[in-house]
Amino acid sequence: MRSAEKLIESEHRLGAHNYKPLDVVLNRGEGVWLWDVDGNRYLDCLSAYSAVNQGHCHPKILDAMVTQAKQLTLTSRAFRNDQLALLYEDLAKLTGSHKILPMNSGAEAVESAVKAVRKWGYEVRGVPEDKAEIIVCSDNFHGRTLGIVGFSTDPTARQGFGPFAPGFKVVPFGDYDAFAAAVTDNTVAFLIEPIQGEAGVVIPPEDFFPRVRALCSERNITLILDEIQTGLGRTGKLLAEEHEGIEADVTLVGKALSGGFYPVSAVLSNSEVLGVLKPGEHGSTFGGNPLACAVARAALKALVEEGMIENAARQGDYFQERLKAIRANGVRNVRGRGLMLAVELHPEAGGARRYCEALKNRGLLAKDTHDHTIRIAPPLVITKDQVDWAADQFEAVLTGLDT
Ligand code: IF1
Repeated sequence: MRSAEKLIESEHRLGAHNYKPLDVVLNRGEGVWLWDVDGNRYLDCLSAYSAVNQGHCHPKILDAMVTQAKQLTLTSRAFRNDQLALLYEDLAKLTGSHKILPMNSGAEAVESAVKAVRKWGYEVRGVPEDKAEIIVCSDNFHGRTLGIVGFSTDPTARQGFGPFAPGFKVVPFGDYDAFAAAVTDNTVAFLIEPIQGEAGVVIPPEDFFPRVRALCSERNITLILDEIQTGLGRTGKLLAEEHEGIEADVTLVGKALSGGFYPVSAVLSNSEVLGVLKPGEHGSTFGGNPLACAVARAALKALVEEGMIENAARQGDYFQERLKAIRANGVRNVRGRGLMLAVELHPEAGGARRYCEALKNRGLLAKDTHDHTIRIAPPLVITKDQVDWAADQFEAVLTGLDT
């Protein structure tokens, strides 16, 4: 077996340097645990950015994948396959959506929704050709495609990649008045994350979403919630919109829709938006393939039948309580919903990356974001004992025992 050093050297030499990962080379996962090539065990507090909510290598999802892989993997949408209707039925039953579009990556789901809602704006709302406007939020994260980074406000994500597509207006996240002021007769949609992930787990004011929902209904604006990260149990509910007491017109899911086995995403629509797409106007070679559908069905089943959503709510509350009880000068704020948690440090604490390195040395993998925030998002199968152990490691590191 090649040593970690040799693998890292080769990666560095041959790979594009678009990431700066922690130097831990993983080769095995099970539930909340990951192992590196030297046999060290880590508790995963990132879950591949919430793609492995069901835990690593979930046995039932694995079974579904292997069984389907032996049967049929890809037909393209030129022909029908016997798994797609079943995934539609499961998603419709679970989320109440009436129209579904299967894609692969999260970014593709976002792009698909943008395309569909623009067309809906022209055909149903009567917006003049090429004048459709979509309102988005500052510090958004919706993916890496050109269309999406064009309306990012993060210079690292967008600078040097222009020119970008017009048609997007940016308002501050959580600011209802700014949103209302940005609405025009040409506004076709508001695209927003229920909780901003990349921005550092930012929760909007309590009355924000109900007021947004009301104005969207009044002005016939499609409310598109990007639940690619917040959805499928992460925040202790199936969808984070449930915390707000609202329903989106279009919901985007991805990541955990496959339990981390395979990229599967979907646009879920309960309005006429997806209805405007006619044959040939949109598609994907892999979207809706039988392997993806079988994996997604098993991933949804595991999430619901094994009580992972309830566990996320319970363990998330407890984890947050434990983190809030840590008395350390460097900690500025602890926040989150369910198992989507963040510890924000004071700038003087010297940066979150340093703490993530220290946590790694104690057997816990977490990811820094925006210099001063440690993001915590373990698989939803985490137990109370494991939360206690993880919280002990955070306490040790944050109180400076070994930093
Ligand atoms: C990377 C962050 C997480 C997402 C939301 C769409 C997508 C994502 C709300 C696109 C993806 C990822 C991608 C990953 C980093 C990551 C991330 F730090 F950037 F913000 F999760 F927290 N909507 N999020 O969070 O989905 O096309 O990647 O399948 O390395 O870019 P994708």
